[in-house]
Amino acid sequence: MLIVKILFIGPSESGKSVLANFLSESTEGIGSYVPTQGVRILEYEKPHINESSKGTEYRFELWDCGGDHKFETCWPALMKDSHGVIIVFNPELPSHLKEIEMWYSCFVQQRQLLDSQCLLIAHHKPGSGGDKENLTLPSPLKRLHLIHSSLEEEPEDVRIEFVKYLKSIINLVNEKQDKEEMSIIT
Ligand SMILES: Nc1nc2c(ncn2[C@@H]2O[C@H](COP(=O)(O)OP(=O)(O)OP(=O)(O)O)[C@@H](O)[C@H]2O)c(=O)[nH]1
Ligand SMILES: [Mg+2]
Repeated sequence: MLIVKILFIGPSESGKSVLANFLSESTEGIGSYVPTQGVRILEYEKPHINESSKGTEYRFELWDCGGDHKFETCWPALMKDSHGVIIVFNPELPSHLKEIEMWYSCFVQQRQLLDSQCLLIAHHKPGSGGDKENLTLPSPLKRLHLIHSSLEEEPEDVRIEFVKYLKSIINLVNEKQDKEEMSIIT
């Protein structure tokens, strides 16, 4: 059994907990805003992506992290052994565009994760304009895979993209395992 650890990070109130609940099929509905204190760990089980050709079983943990900077002292513990990082932000807020650069730098670049291990989610809250075309990302983030989520309008789109992302993470994990095995026998 291999535990795949995926972090949900990004500015406060961007919708990380709402998205993590939705994607893990938690029964928790969307209520009034409750800031996440530190981290919440959600289990995610999907039989059809839980097995590799080698028969390895996977369990996913979605680490829904609090966006408040007062939790900065916890960040090293959160980052440890993470396989993937999902950065959630509100595309309507210019301050978020600035802030996600910092999250990317701390959690991806400085940890030397691959860009392919990172997914950017522009989370559109209901009632917002939701202009998907006019989003200009800071240049270090332009090479990341960006998806849009709007749970009220197209909830299945984000689910499909999320599963694709998890599959790509599993492929990376498998490749890494294969390389390690090869390096032992050669
Ligand atoms: N109706 C609706 N409300 C949303 C949606 N996404 C976010 N919200 C609202 O925005 C609030 C904040 O979202 P959270 O998911 O708690 O934000 P967060 O990123 O986890 O914030 P921190 O835990 O403080 O970092 C929610 O409590 C909802 O009221 C959405 O898709 N639909
Ligand atoms: Mg939260």
